[in-house]
Amino acid sequence: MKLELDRSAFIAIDVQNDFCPGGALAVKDGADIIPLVNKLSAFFKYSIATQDWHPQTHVSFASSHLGANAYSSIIINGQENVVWPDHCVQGSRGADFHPSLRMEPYRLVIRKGTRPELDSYSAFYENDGKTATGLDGYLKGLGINTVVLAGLAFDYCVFFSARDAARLGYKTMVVEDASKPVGSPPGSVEEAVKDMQSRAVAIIKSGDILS
Ligand code: VGL
Ligand code: ZN
Repeated sequence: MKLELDRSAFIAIDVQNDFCPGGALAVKDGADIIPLVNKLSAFFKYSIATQDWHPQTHVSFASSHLGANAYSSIIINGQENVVWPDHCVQGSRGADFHPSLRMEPYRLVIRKGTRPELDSYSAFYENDGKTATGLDGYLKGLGINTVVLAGLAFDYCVFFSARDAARLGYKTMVVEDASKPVGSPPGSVEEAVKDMQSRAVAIIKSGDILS
């Protein structure tokens, strides 16, 4: 794959303890992607990491909604939302990057989901679809036109970030073997793939870039 490295950014999504085995919102085999993520972050000239970073009480936590079970869908402000176990609480060990993630290559860390009443799956916009994280401005400021994404989880934060990247006009790729899904509710992965394909997001393998 021909990448113009001067105009491409690698974005590692939420490679944090809580999304890895043993964490509060563990993604099956989540930590297995880390060696590939490390190779990718070192390969690119511009690498950025995101960090899910919630206040102790957060609208996305099942514990904030009386009677709601984690991984179920409930209506919040007229919108259907999956609610989660408490995870990635600001300053907690679960919110830390996984110890195997090499941090040196990242020149920017974007923290998201920091507002108590608003979740943010995407690295670009919070879930209201309009509150910016600032990442788009940062990338545009560098003249970046291509975004390559990997991380956790494939069917949530990677997916929503890829979708926004494509919407913002970036050539967008998701590295499938350097991402792992939550897989809930059933069909979430297939739906994410279908949606990304309809937006011309390329779903690629790490070998397409690294070989
Ligand atoms: C994520 C659910 C809740 C993710 C974050 O990083 O994919 N998923 N918060
Ligand atoms: Zn979260």
